[in-house]
This record gives sequence, structure tokens and C-alpha cells, in this order.
Amino acid sequence: MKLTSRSVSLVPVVSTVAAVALGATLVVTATANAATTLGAAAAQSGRNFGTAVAAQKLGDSTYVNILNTEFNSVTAENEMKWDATEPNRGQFNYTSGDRILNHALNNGKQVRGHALLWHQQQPRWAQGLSGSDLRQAAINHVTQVATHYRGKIHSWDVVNEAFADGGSGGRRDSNLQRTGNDWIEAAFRAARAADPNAKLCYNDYNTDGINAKSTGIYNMVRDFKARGVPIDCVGIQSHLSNNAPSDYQANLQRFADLGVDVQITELDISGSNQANAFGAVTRACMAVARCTGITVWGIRDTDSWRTGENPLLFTGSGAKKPAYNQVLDALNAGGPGPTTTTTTTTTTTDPVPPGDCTATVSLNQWNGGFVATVKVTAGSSALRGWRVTTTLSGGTVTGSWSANRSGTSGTINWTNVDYNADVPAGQSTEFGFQGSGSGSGLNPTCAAS
Ligand code: 9MR
Repeated sequence: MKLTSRSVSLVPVVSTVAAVALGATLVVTATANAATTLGAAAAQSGRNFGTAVAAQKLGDSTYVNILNTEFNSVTAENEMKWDATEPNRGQFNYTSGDRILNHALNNGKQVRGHALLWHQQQPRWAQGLSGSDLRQAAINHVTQVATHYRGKIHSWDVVNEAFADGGSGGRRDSNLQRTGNDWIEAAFRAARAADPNAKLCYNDYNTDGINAKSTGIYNMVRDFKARGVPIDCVGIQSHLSNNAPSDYQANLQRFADLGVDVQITELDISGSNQANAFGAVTRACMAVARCTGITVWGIRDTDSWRTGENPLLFTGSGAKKPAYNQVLDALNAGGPGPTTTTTTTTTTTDPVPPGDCTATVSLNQWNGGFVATVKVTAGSSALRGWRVTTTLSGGTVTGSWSANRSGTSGTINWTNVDYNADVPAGQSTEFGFQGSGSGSGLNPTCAAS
């Protein structure tokens, strides 16, 4: 017998470790301990503290020193956006995004991916598209970029800023919105299929308190959870002036209560009350067990997009500001950490004859295109390879992931790739594909191979 378990990152100071039994949940309680950097202080409760990073600043030694010392998470400020990663349709450029990613990973930091779909910073070619052509291009973009970064991104902002400001609580008009209200869930399904281990977030601004916009998003997340649309986290950007709203913590908590993580994703605060406000925001996150991290939107005041407002934690010359000390103290004061869980799975190394399997499909169809996610589930014994057959009545497959395929229309055979051949008894793996036209009639069947 061999035991396999998913890796789990434990907080450095552990006071209580519950006994672990097969199939049990490991609950780790963290005790706060005075740490001297933001990242280390946040890590005491299992959280991260990150910053937005601009690739062109990675040659600036003051910048890089602070980055490497203080932060344990990194978000690319612009380099993973649509205009940067797909400047021409179907031609991808990951040079700057990879530079940030590699710097982060080589220095032991997590990476937040930002942002797969957004109405801003679209390449010119996408701005000129509409309808099913745009939908197809957008879903392909999600699939390609999430596949490129597969396994390396902690959390993706899958969709950014899709809700309207003001009192409507509804969606913002945009070329993406005009492809149909289901564009957000189509994006989340495609992202999940392309990178099953990344946490998938919806990210927005002016959502810091309980207001019409944040309530619109809250209702969408509740609906997604109810219908099984894959969503793991909500990003509250938190571009603030002087104060967080008084119901900031309550707003974080109501999202957490839906069963998603909450992340503060783009924090910056202008005004004379800046230091206190930074402290208050940090304490609010620490008080919400599922508030798993805080990212500030730049390192020094001179790095900020809010020119002249000095809304960050370090001065232009790299000195720590009073706001820095408030944040550090709040992180060190602790709070309920995110509950750390691990799932322990038993497999056997004994030779097992190939078992039966079943395949089910989840189809996301819109006018002119579709994304299909196929779940392959092993029967009473493990699979050592599998083959799924689908039949498309009319559509054409234009892209696929996590499986080899025999063709693009009619009856298609799909076989495992190297990393998903082995499926333990009773467990599942997924592959997916997108296409133009109708995805109806797929009727997947599965056989061990
Ligand atoms: O900080 C980013 C700035 O360098 C870009 O010019 C700008 C383009 O729209 O985007 C800024 O970052 C935004 C982020 O991607 C999404 N939320 C709002 C941020 C500030 O505008």
C-alpha cells in the first residue's frame, strides 16, 4: 500500500496539530509570532501579503530588494493582461509575464494571475470583434493563457470589473457582456479545465462595502455556487481614500459565508488617515478566516498608478511609512487563520487490472459556440489509461486540453495524456474542448485502455 496526499503548506508556528487519520481533515491552528517582514508576518496565519509588480522595474535594485524581502506573493500589474499576452489573434507573447512569474517562483513567492478577461486593455483586434466570434476568441484566450501558466498560478482573476458602478447592481455594458450574460461562467469553466489547481477569482473595485455593486456580485457568486460553476474566490480591489467603509469586514465575511475565499487584491489608500486605514483593512482581513491574503498595488509611492497620491507603504526612496508599521503590527497580532485542510487518498501499488469508467459532460453552449468539460470517473478499480468517445451532431472542435483527440467533428476518440492516465478507483479527472456551432449530442462513452 502506498499513501499519497496532496501537498499542503503549513504555517511556520504551529501550536496544535490534530491527529491525522485516513480520510480525515487536518486542522492546524496558528499562533502569532512577531515577524519583521510583511510576508513572514502574514504567513504566521497562513495568509500571503503581496504586491503588484511591473516587469520593467525588475532591474531597479531598491525595488527588487523590497520585493524580495517583504512580499510572499506577486501580481503582474499589466503583463498577463489580454493586450500583453495575445497582441495578435492566436499569437501569444509571454515574455514579460514569464519574467515576473519566474522572478516570483525563483524567490519562493506565489503568483496571482491578473487578468484573463476584462473590458479594458483588450488588444485592438479583440476590440473590433463581437458576438460569437468574440466569445470564441475570449474563451480561447482564457484556455491558452491558463494552460501556459498551468500549475504555476495560485489564483487567477478570471474576470475583472464586469459589474456596473452606481445603483443598478447589474453588469457593465461591454463587448464581452454583449456576447451573452453567460460569458463569465463560460470563462470560469474554461479556466478550471485549463488549470484545475488554480483558485479562480472574480475581481472588482468599489465593492469594499455592502452596496448595490458588491451585492450584484454577491448574487452572482451565490448563483455560481448553487449551479456548480467553478469559482473559488472574490477579489476586493480596495482602492481607497482615507477610510475603508465601516462595513468592510462585514462585506468580506458575507462573501466568505458563500463558501469562497476573499482576497484583498489591489490595496492602496490615499489621504491623511492612510496609516490608520491600512491598519483597519488589515485587521478586517485577519478577522475573517477566509480572507486569505492582501496585495498592495505597487511597492513605493512612485510605483503607484495613482500619481501624486502617495497611496502605498514605502516612500519613493524605499523607506517604510507609518502605514507599513500599522500593517505589520496587524499581521503580527494574528487572527483566525484560513483553515488548512488536506485530503488523504489511499491507492495501492498492487497490479490492478484496468477497470471500467464512466464519462459525463458539462456543456456550456451559446449562440455559435460551446465549451464542453468531460469528467472521466474510474469504476471500482483504478484506470491506467482511458478512452472517451463523443459524437458531435453539427459543431466543430477548435481547441482542446488535457486529452489527445482523433479529429474535430462527428465521432471523436479522446485518450488520456501522460499526466492524467492514472485515475484511482472511484476518482475522476477532467478534459475539455471548445468548438464552433452546436455542441449537442455528445453522449460520451468511456473505456479503459
Ligand atoms: O496599475 C495599472 C496601470 O499601470 C495600467 O495603466 C492600468 C490600465 O488600465 O491598469 C492598472 O491596474 C488596474 C488593474 O489592472 C485593475 N484594477 C484597477 C487597476 C488600476 O487602474
